[in-house]
Amino acid sequence: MSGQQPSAAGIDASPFRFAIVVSRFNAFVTDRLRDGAVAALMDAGAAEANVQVLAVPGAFEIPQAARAAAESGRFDAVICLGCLIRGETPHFDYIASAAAHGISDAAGETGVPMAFGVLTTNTVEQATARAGDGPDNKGREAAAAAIEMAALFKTLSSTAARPFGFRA
Ligand code: INI
Repeated sequence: MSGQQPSAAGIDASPFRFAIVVSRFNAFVTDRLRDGAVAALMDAGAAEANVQVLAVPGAFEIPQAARAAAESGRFDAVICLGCLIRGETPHFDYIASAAAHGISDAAGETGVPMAFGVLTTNTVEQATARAGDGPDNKGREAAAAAIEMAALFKTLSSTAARPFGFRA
């Protein structure tokens, strides 16, 4: 289709700078999400010096750190990684909602793309299944989304002076 963007698989990530905001809570999962994200960025050609990992205590803190990273002007996209495993209390729902809305709001208000790689699962098994080696790792998927969005925003900024018409 004319004008369609290439998928993240074909995009060179070398021009872009990425922040990875990752929570330490459930680190046995989030460490693997972080590793998947870093691997995806490296596979796409990102320079190690252009990838900064920022650790936060839990998923609740992700939006504030992601917003600060975006506002620093130092990143083309922010990759948000965390893991919530449903327990017996409503805590899970409050934190999951705060993280999702907070990240979404921060992306919209800063104009810096943010990828959502925060797992919300019922069990430990479901969480580890989404953080394994290989293409189903949700950190890897979030990094691919961030690359694609960084490239899209670069295209938009370079065509911003031409509001009318279609471009390939
Ligand atoms: N943080 C998580 O990232 N995952 C969880 O499953 C979780 N649970 O279950 O409580 C969690 N809580 C901590 C929270 O994100 C904050 O760090 C804490 O409330 C301090 O603000």
